[in-house]
Amino acid sequence: MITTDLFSAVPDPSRQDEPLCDGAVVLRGFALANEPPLLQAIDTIAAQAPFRHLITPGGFRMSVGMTNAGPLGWVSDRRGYRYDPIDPDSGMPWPPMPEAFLELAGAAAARAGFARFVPDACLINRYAPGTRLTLHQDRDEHDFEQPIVSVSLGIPAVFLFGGMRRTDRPMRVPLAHGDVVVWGGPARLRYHGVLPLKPNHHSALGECRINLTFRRAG
Ligand code: MD6
Ligand code: FE
Repeated sequence: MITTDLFSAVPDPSRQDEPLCDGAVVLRGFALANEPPLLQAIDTIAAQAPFRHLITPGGFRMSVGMTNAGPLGWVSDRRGYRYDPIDPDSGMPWPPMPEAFLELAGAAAARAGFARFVPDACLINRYAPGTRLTLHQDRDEHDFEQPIVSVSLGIPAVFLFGGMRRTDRPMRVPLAHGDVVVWGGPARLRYHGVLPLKPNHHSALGECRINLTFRRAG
């Protein structure tokens, strides 16, 4: 007898995975099965380590609000970008990485072909309408053999997925609530960003988009 369990976290083999290039894939709706624990965990983290607008090394205030969970957190200030075990605002360690985060990141990476991914950093980005993220590379981590897992929640965004040079014309990839992008191997150092968010409303998150990026930083 064949039964279907709509609430099972086991990936559906018929699901639509969209390769972007060698090493990068969009897993549509992959995070939906774990939505309540994910949203609950984000609230808990933000209560301990509130979203803040970091200052770039060049002195600009980032429009994306950021916080972190896990042993290492990504921070930026006048001295540069780095991973730090301490939240500079509180002087305390970042909130622990929730079990639901570890499970989601490991399962998404495995589905994309990266076995045994155990992130030690989760950067949480919060976007209001109008907020954007300019093209950049993720290169503050030690081991570029490790992939990145990126989870989109809340209102939709257009992800810019470029090449190995900043001037390579990027693809435009629409991302919706629950979509997961996994990124590694030959794609690990591609330029990417997020277009300015259009005003919109999401039933669970209101007028905002939240992105979780999982890395093995240390
Ligand atoms: C975002 N994401 O989607 C920003 N970086 O809000 C990133 O900067 C990112 O999605 C590396 C890999 C995947 C990403
Ligand atoms: Fe990035």
